Amino acid sequence: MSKLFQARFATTVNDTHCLPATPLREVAFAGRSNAGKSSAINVLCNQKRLAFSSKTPGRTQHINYFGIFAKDDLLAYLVDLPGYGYAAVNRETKYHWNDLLSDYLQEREQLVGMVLIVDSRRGITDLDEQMIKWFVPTGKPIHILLSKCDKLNKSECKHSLDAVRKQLQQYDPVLPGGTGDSKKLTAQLFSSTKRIGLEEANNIVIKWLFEAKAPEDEITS
Ligand SMILES: Nc1nc2c(ncn2[C@@H]2O[C@H](COP(=O)(O)OP(=O)(O)OP(=O)(O)O)[C@@H](O)[C@H]2O)c(=O)[nH]1
Ligand SMILES: [Mg+2]
Repeated sequence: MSKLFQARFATTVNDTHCLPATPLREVAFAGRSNAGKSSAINVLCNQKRLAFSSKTPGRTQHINYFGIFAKDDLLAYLVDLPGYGYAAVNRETKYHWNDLLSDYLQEREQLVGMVLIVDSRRGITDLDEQMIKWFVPTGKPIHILLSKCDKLNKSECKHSLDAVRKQLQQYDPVLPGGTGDSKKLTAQLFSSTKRIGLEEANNIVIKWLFEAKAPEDEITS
C-alpha cells in the first residue's frame, strides 16, 4: 500500500502569503487546465474525489493542499495547483494565476519537486515551458506525466514520450549543477483512467517526499 493512500484534504489558499507555515516537504502538481492534475492526485492517493476533477476546465482555481498522514501524524503534502491556459477567464484572473504560480514555484522552499501534467496528445505547450523555466533555476527535479495516454495508440505514445524527453534535455545545462544526464528532468506515460504508469509516478513522488537528501539541499530556514 502506498504511503500516499492516507491523504486528506488540508487547506485551500489563493495567495502565496497564506501558504501553510510548516517545515514539511511538498510536491506540486502543475499543468494546463483540464490536463488531468486532480485526476492524477486522486488515482495516486487511491481516492475518487480527494482532489475535485471535472469536465469543466478551470475547475481548480486555488492552491489545494492535501496532507499525507501515517495514522494521525501529518508527514508531507501534495499540492494541486490552479490550471493555466484556460481561455474563458478575465485578464485579471490570468495575471493573478501568473503571479501565484511564478511566486510559488520559484520561492517555496518546502517544495521539493514539480510533477508537470502534460496532455500526451498535445505535448509541451508554451505555458508548460514557462513553468519549466520558472522551476529549473531552483535546481529541484521535474517529472512530466504525459496524461491521457489511453487515448493514444502504441506508436503515438512512443512518439509523444520521445518528443518530450528530447525537449527536456535542452534544460539540463541550465540546471544549477546540471549533470548532463537529465536525472532531474524526467518523463513518463500516464493514464488516470486506465491506471497506466501509476507505480512509476508513485515511486518518484515518494522518493521526493521521503528520501533523505544531500545536506546542501535541505531547507535551511
Ligand atoms: N481518458 C482520460 N481522461 C482523463 C484522464 N485524466 C483526466 N481525464 C479527464 O480529463 C478531464 C479533466 O481532468 P482533471 O483531473 O479535472 O483536470 P485538471 O488538470 O485538474 O483541470 P483543472 O482543475 O481545470 O486545472 C476530466 O473529465 C477527467 O475525467 C486520463 O488519464 N484519461
Ligand atoms: Mg483540477
